[in-house]
Amino acid sequence: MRVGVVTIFPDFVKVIKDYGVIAQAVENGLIDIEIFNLRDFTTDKHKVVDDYPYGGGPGMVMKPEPFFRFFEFYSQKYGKPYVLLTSPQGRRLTNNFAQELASKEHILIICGRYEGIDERVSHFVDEEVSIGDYVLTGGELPAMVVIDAVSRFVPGVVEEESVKNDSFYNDLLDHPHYTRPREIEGLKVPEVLVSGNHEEVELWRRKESLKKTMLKRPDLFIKHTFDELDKKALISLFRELMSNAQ
Ligand code: 4FV
Repeated sequence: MRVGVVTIFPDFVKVIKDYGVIAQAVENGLIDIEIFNLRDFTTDKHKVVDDYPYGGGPGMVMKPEPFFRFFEFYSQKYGKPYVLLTSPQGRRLTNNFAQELASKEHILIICGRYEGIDERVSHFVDEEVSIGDYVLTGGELPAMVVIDAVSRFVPGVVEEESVKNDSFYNDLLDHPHYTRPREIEGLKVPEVLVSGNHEEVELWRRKESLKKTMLKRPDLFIKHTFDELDKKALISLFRELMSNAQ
């Protein structure tokens, strides 16, 4: 997968290539992440990328010309990417949206700063993406969040199984995880997890996911499509509740 990012703070973004699963994916050639400095597409001595807003008001707006020059250069060199602009007005990033973006094979993320970007740049934008209803000082962190979430859906980057067990993968929150030691400060690992009975482990994990989702994200629970294991888990949960109630 090819990922391009254009920003006035390339050093801030490029660290995403140096750590963890994504560094591994870049190393293995599964993802190619290229960061571009917007200032390299200015023509004046001071490499100016912002200007006062027409109509007045606070703050500055990013100029269109550097972006127009950048797109000219980028499309000639790499062809047509799926262009994303990170902004609070965008479509909310979800696991499903990230999976959708991973199937694009080539995305380019524009990072805004200041009050925003001249609206005429949206001529190049295929979709705006938001990571949440709050205002950040720049689009770089959202771009890195998008790259991280999308990378997990690029085949070979993380174990398929791990993605399948993700929270939100099937609209359920993830089950609890345990590792050694068996006991710490009197807190024990649930017996079923050391029973070696894989069926019982799978049922226990699904019960925990359903319980947590019902309590914390009933909106997701309502969206969830129930399979046979879900039904078995809910019956077992209900029986436990009924027996505790007696
Ligand atoms: C944002 C968000 C975000 C708005 C103006 C950058 C800032 C500044 N992007 N999800 N929330 N962007 O707050 O994606 O230019």
